Amino acid sequence: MAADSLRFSRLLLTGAAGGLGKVLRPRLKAHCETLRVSDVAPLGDAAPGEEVRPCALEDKAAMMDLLEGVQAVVHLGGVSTEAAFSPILAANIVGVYHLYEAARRHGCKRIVFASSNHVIGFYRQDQVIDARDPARPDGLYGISKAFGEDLSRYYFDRFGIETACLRIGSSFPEPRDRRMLTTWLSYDDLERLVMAALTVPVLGHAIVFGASDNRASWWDNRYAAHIGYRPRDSAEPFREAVEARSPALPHDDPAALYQGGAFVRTGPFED
Ligand code: NAI
Ligand code: 15L
Repeated sequence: MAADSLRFSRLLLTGAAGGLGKVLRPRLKAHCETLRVSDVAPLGDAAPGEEVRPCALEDKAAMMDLLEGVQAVVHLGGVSTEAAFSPILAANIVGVYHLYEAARRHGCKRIVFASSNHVIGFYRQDQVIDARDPARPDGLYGISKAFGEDLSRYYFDRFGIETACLRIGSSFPEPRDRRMLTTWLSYDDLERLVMAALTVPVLGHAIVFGASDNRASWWDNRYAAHIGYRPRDSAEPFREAVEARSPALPHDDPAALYQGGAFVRTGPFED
């Protein structure tokens, strides 16, 4: 790592033990002096230049401590799929409130918030939408991410805390099914997106759809052009294999009709 690539004194990465957290942990370290990593799940030992800080998002006092001395946050922590209301409430609603309150109190001015395409999952797959189209969540999980987007808008308008709400499509090593040929976000493009949001001089409050440069797109990023995110990967090289192993869904299957895919027919789950 070149010394001149250091941009942040201390970055906080929540959800660092999760799928995307494990991917971003070493990559973000290259851009800061100290990377503070946090999760409720085991995080392993601290690498050089890391601080390991186990923390539950719903623990207000612990969250206040977690943000101390932090310049910017990449917030991946939380329930990441459709679930019962209680865990979603604790992690994605109470937890995100604690995050922003702690950021406000400690003067942290920039947050990259992992939102989700499930904020808009009930738009049809034959529609192209942009950040000004109203939310149409496809479940409690999507509703909780819409809450995080609105909360971050308030903390920008009132307190000037800048946020990029990344409406991530499907970020996995490879697209897993036909829908993901449109929604896939490669790990390298995820890193490009997060770094663009962290480093753009004036971020403001932005909603950005997180997909690679796939052949088809349901999402228009015109209102996030200032961030300068340029995907370089595409799901296309995986198409043949994906189509061979995953048969097309019936046309009237809601998972084939709506952008949220199978989430639109998942749940509700009992607490
Ligand atoms: P993940 O489920 O693998 O990681 C989430 C992490 O958050 C886990 O390590 C978990 O232990 C932690 N967490 C859960 N509840 C917590 C709590 N109460 N307190 C503290 N930590 C808690 O999810 P993944 O795939 O890594 O996603 C990261 C973020 O990106 C999530 O917020 C998810 O909603 C969002 N996202 C991911 C997408 C993807 O394709 N991977 C697509 C859209 C959004
Ligand atoms: C999400 O929000 C989930 O976190 C992820 O696990 C995938 O299911 C993704 O959306 C998707 O829509 O493919």
